[in-house]
This record gives sequence, structure tokens and C-alpha cells, in this order.
Amino acid sequence: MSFQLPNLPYAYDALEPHIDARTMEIHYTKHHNGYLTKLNAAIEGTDLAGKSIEAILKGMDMNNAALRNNGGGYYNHCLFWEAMSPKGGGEPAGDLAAAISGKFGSFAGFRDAFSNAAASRFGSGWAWLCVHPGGKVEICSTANQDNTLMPGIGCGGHPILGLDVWEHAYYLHYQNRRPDYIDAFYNVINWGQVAAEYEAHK
Ligand code: MN3
Repeated sequence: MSFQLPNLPYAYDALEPHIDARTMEIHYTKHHNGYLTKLNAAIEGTDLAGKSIEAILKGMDMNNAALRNNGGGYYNHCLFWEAMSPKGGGEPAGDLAAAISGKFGSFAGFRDAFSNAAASRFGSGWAWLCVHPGGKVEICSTANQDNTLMPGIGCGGHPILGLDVWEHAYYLHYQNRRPDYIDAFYNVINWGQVAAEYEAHK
């Protein structure tokens, strides 16, 4: 059983004006689908076929560029789509809100730190909010399609929210204005979904 492209949980234009429909369509049907196709090719006929994507990432041979780039790309975008919603925005609640305030002082403090991680990632990569066993949260960023499940990468927590800062994620609408794209992201974050990931992995 090979990996599949997950259903996008909303229409391409659902996140406008924050993320435009053309970007969403290309990002999902071309970029994500490309990572998926190459991931399946990389594991076909190997002992990785049939393993979960998380198990593959945690056991990653970091010298296997095809598996690293495409396994990361597949997983990262699955998490990214789910963490956004046309009904998103606002602030988290419950245990996740308490963990964020405990680490960053306030939601505003979290937002500053997360935006800085996303803005200061040189070239292509991701900003992450991660949870460690016991429930503490941490922000980090990683290059290319790496993520914190891979050995020795980032803060080493379990990612619960990721922001794609590759140019393909924003260039059509925002051109070089990555900070504007980062600001817009807060209008579509699905905090209920992020909280569910927090509860599942704390
Ligand atoms: Mn992308």
C-alpha cells in the first residue's frame, strides 16, 4: 500500500484573501503530489514499504536524499493543510493555550517568536511549533523539507503546527514579501486542529 494524497479539507479558494486559490491549487496538485510520487518511488520494493510516514521519518537515513526530501515534503504538507481552515484565526484555548503562555509569556509572545523563526529561515524551509513529552512546547525552524521527527533535526519535538516558507507557498500573491504572508497565516490557523495534535503527542 503506497502513500496517498490526502483530501484537501477545503476548496482552493477557501483561504482567500490570505492564501490565493492559484497558489493553493499548484501547491497541492503539483508540489505535494510531486513529493508523494517520489516518496512512493523511493520506498517501493524496500523494507520501508508498509511503514507509517512517522516511522520512516524517525528512522531516516539522512544521507538518503530522495527519501529525506520527499518523505519530509509529503508529511510536512499533510500537516500544513490540516492546520489551516477558512474558519481559522484567533487564539488557542485549553491546555495548548496554557503551554504557549507558559513558554512565551502570552499569545503575542508566541506570535513574535514564531514569526521570527519563519522570517529568519534563510532560503527554503519551515517554521514549527512542536511539543515535547510532558507537554512543553518549543519553536524552531528547519531547512528544505526536513522536520523535527528526523534524527538530529531542529528542536526534536513532535510538530503540531508548521508554516511553509518556500517561495512556492507565497510568491504568486506576495512576491518577495514573506513577512506579509507570515502575518496572513494567523488568520487561517485552525487552532482546534493544532490542539488535537498537541493532545495526541504531548
Ligand atoms: Mn510547500
